[in-house]
Amino acid sequence: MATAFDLTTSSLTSSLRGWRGTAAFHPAQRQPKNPLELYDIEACPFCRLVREALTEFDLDALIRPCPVGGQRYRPRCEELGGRQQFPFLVDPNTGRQLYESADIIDYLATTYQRPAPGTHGLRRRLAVATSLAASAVRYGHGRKARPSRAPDQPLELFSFESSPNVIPVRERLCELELPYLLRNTGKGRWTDMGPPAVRDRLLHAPGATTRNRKLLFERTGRVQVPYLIDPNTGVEMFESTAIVAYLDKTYAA
Ligand SMILES: N[C@@H](CCC(=O)N[C@@H](CS)C(=O)NCC(=O)O)C(=O)O
Repeated sequence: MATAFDLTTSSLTSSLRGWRGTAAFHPAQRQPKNPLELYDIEACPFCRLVREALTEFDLDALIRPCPVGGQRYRPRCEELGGRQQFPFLVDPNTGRQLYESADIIDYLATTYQRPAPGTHGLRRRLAVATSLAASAVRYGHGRKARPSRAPDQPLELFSFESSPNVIPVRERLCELELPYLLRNTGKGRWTDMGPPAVRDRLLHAPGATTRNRKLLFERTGRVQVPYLIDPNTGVEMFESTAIVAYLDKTYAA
């Protein structure tokens, strides 16, 4: 579990966003053959809106973290798109490359067949304002690069955007510029809601509804996030604080 401070501030962050990025009740009708690639800053309010959509659309993405001062993926983003601005989406399935969070969300909705959440007008302005406030609450986390060693292969993280236990893990992955396959594990029905220990006891619901929830349940016998897989070391683990400690020990320089 994350520390009390992290849990409180991360819960406040997600509350400010109305817990968007939790449910995948209406997933995309199509799945990309090859993973989408997102050049992303965890603390960026615009990147958050895209990651929320990825959870709600039930789409995975290879995250290429681009924290302030980072050297690993920022130059590549500029090479491809012409400037260092985040979020930046690359879809290897269609060859499309896009800046602008609203355009990215609209593109994902159209291409992978799912109605877009409000990306215009008052709803958009409200989304940006609350996402800015959410980032302010976790200010100093998931924004600036820390020296690190690059892994040979991307890590994998089972996650959903609003999870207070996952936020500190994604922040550290970003700070250390560690690429990872974001396996979105959004909730597929109301009985998936609530912390696993309570939910599974009261509702007898292991929550193996959406693609990655099934995958996680088959692999571990539980549906709990964060769950990290590091193919470079063979390590697989639950628990936010332990994962952050593992990332520091293994990759921080
Ligand atoms: N209107 C853009 C705004 C994107 C934006 O301002 N991103 C900031 C990060 S929050 C950025 O790229 N900053 C450049 C940098 O960090 O070097 C969108 O919605 O995607």
